Amino acid sequence: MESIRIETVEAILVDLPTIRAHQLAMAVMQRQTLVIVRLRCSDGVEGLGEATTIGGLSYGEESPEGIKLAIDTYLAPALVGQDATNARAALARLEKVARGNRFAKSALETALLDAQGKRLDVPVATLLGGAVRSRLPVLWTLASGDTARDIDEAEALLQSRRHNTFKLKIGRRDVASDVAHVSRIKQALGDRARVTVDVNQAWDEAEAAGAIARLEAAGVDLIEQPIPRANLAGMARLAARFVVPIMADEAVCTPEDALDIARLGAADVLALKIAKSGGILEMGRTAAVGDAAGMALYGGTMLEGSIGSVASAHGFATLPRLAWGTELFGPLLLKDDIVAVRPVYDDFSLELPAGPGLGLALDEDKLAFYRRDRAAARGA
Ligand code: MUC
Ligand code: MG
Repeated sequence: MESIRIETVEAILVDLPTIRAHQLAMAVMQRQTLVIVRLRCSDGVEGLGEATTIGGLSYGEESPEGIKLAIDTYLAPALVGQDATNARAALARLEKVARGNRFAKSALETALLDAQGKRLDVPVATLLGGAVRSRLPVLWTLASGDTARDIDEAEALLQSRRHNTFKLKIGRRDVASDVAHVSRIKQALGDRARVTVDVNQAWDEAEAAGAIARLEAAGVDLIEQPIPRANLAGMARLAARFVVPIMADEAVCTPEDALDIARLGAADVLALKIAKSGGILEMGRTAAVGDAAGMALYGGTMLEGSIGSVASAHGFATLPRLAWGTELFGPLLLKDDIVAVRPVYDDFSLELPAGPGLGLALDEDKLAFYRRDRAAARGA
């Protein structure tokens, strides 16, 4: 039998507006850029993948434009002609061609798994060995920049049973203002909702110690990446000092990072993201190290659109333990979508699509409208 080969790999920049400004310690987002991968195979099957970053280069070391460049120039040429049915072999080849560039590799891996799932008529989670849950709890991030507006947003989402856990993005303002903001929101929501905070590395250790004491007293349930990722010893001291769990996000990308954190006791919880890890398969290895070390796991987001979020969901659905649920709300932060049927969110969770591959199809008209090269030609 003739083998099935990868024929073309296309990386497309797509700009989608957000429903409101999204304010983080390091950036204010008014739109999100998706790098959409279309991987076409010799049997006619097409796989979809996606990579995003947060705030250009302000969160991590890859930007959407850089991801497209890496794929077009180095990664796609290495894949064309390779066996389309063997994602692991394809990824091993990419490791030889390019160091790092994990966001780009993640998008390509997703496209390969989507194509193989479609080919075999099974969901990606089934290719990975099977889902242990068909719904994933999903929190919402309150980040409008305004306390009263955040409370209104949370009340409406509780009322509609879409979210009952809220993550507050802090670290942009001074500590006193942030503590007051978080305390007001927690007080308004009381026991009806869990409240977590994400500092995105903005504090130093001494600032963090003072702030965490006050946030713990205010009833906050989890503190995400309070200090710079490189200060693992500082994170270990904070984790030992407080009862409220400390979560590593920027500090954990690879299985080796998870091992360092485990050795030092630098976190109670690990935020997993397929982009940070370089794909679903590496995310699974990172998760296994954390799990073996007794750390709790959380399904994180790079604020992907539907394709990246659903790819993450297939991966997270296979993890035996996922104590802190997920934050796969990216599609809900976007005003519009480029998939034909948007993922379903209800009952405080995301439903894992049941169709083959990712279980998603592109809306070609929407893609044509939002892709950057066409929008530029339109003068948008
Ligand atoms: C991050 O740092 O966790 C996740 C949710 C959100 O609002 O931003 C991201 C990034
Ligand atoms: Mg984070």
